[in-house]
Amino acid sequence: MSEQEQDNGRRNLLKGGMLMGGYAMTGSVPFLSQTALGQNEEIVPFTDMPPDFTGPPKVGGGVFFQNTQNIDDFYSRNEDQFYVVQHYGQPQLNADSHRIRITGMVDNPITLSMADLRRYPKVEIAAAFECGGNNQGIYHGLVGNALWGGCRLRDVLQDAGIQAGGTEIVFYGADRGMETIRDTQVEQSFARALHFNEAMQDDVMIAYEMNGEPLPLYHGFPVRLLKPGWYGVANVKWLEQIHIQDRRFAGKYMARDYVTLSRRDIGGEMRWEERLVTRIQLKSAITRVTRSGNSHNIMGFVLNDGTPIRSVEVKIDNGPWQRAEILPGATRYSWKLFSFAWENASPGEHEIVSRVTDVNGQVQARPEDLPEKISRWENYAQFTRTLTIS
Ligand SMILES: Nc1nc2c(c(=O)[nH]1)N[C@H]1C(S)=C(S)[C@@H](COP(=O)(O)O)O[C@H]1N2
Ligand SMILES: [Mo]
Repeated sequence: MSEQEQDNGRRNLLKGGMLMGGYAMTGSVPFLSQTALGQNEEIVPFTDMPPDFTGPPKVGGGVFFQNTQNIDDFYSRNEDQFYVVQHYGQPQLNADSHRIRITGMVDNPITLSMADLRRYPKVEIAAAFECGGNNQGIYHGLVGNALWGGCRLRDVLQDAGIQAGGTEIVFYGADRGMETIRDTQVEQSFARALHFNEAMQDDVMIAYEMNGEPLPLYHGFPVRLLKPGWYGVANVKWLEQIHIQDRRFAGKYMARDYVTLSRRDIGGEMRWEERLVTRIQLKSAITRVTRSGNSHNIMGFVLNDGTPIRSVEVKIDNGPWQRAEILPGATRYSWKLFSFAWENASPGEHEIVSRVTDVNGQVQARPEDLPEKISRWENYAQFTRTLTIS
């Protein structure tokens, strides 16, 4: 844990949010006066975005991204902030009759009702994630940070008793659609898999609450998987079956879509490689600049796979990298909101960019440092914004 994170943890304790090993044990939401717009504080628009840019509203069945300029709290509100993506519509399930079946290589195939899930020790964890396709052109809006409540996947799998050789844990959602595979139309469920070792981590959750409320329909009611630190695609919504098998699972959203195609050095050989979208790459993005009188402030967020963060820095034009402040509330898998007081901003056009460094010394890559990439997944190189100070 970095000093900054320890600091944030301590401050969180003082605010009454008791944190144990990264788990927030209460539903208290830290109030962030730094994020809500103050009186007389106004947003300075980015000149690299259309001036009237807004996303569609959060409606049933649709894709929704938030305008990250309007982040005003540490947790993204369920109603109008946390993004929504799905590929086969939003099935409306009945919580009373819904069951999760655990099948395959287990000693005790079990069927769990929502009441059964609630009998397991409850855990809460703050976790942010973004869609693998999130990008600068939509204000990085396919993102959200929430406090998730549910039980540990591991507790459930232990009761089912995974048999020797059961290495692949496949998660099926209740949503289905037709796919053409090799000229044949077949029905598919949305599904993703985790390797046994990834599934048994302490922080993997079967989540039935989001920000203290029952999981909303759009986010997988009544229950979804949550694999903290991974891109959104791993978090199977409307979860209805967990199947344990001894072969790799290669469904569409595992192995065909959400696959990053890039040209990289594979042990000294340059190869075009296809790689699954899994852990969130180290990323920071500036989301807004505000002005209040003559002072300016830059805000943004950091996402990664849970590796502690050492610093976030901001660079204005050709100036030096300057350290930004990570706002309170940050936990291992939450997003880290940052703020930077831009002193003496001079009138005219400016270019601003942020970069994050983790405790291992990994620095967010510059665009020119990243391998050549063709697919649209995983956008995490340093992002530059332009604006005009009047
Ligand atoms: N059952 C199901 N789960 C799913 C999906 C889906 O289409 N069906 N989409 C995935 C993708 S690609 C993303 S980015 C996240 C989005 O989660 P959210 O809508 O709660 O933000 O859900 C994931 N889980
Ligand atoms: Mo996604």
